[in-house]
Amino acid sequence: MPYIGTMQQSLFDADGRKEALAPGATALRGFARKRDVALLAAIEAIAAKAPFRHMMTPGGFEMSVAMTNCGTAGWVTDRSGYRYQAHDPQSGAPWPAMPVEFLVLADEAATAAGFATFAPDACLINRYEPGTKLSLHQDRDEADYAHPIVSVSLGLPATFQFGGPKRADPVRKVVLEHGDVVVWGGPSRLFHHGVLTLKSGEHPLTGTRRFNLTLRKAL
Ligand code: MD3
Ligand code: FE
Repeated sequence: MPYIGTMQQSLFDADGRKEALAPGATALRGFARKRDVALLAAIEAIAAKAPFRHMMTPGGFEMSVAMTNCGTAGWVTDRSGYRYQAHDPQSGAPWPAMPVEFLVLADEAATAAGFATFAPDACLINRYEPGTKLSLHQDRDEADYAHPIVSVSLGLPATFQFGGPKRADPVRKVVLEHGDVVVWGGPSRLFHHGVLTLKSGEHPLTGTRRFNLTLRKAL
């Protein structure tokens, strides 16, 4: 483990891969790495049925991050607002089923972070290309904030920023790399967060892209 000072040392577990980011927020560094190829293949299969698209915000701006979903419910935005819905608005078909490897990973990660069994019913899949970003926001469209959100980063690294419950709260930055999983629950569940503009780069498995899965219990 690199030297990071005695104050921060206590925030890591013995193998140095479990990192407390905020109350209720735990980074599990490299947790998804051994499953990276299977996860990326699953994303490709989902995107073949429900292609990545740039959704419109209620304010009329096209999002730079391309998105799709799998599971019983998918997160969508258009001029009428943000919501979860059972069907892909582009095809009218139900979202592709949640792959079993997503469910296993989500539950293992939630357990490793100290949460009870976690059974997500929605997975938003974000695709970042260099120059794209996700502005500071809260995830507030889910029915019950008692459930954590599990996020999985694949491909190019990104600088993630998170603040607090108020938009004006100071933000901290953390780099999320290929295979990193973060579990956001407890007080951090409603923290503001976003992703800074992706820098160009080349990843052996994803090329010029970053993917992020956010596994949620939406309904
Ligand atoms: C903190 N995605 O899809 S994942 C999102 O990297 C989203 O694509 C980012 O924010 C991404 O809504 C960040 C990390 C994350 C996800 C959900 C959270 C952080 C969170 C919910 C509450 C607090
Ligand atoms: Fe979010």
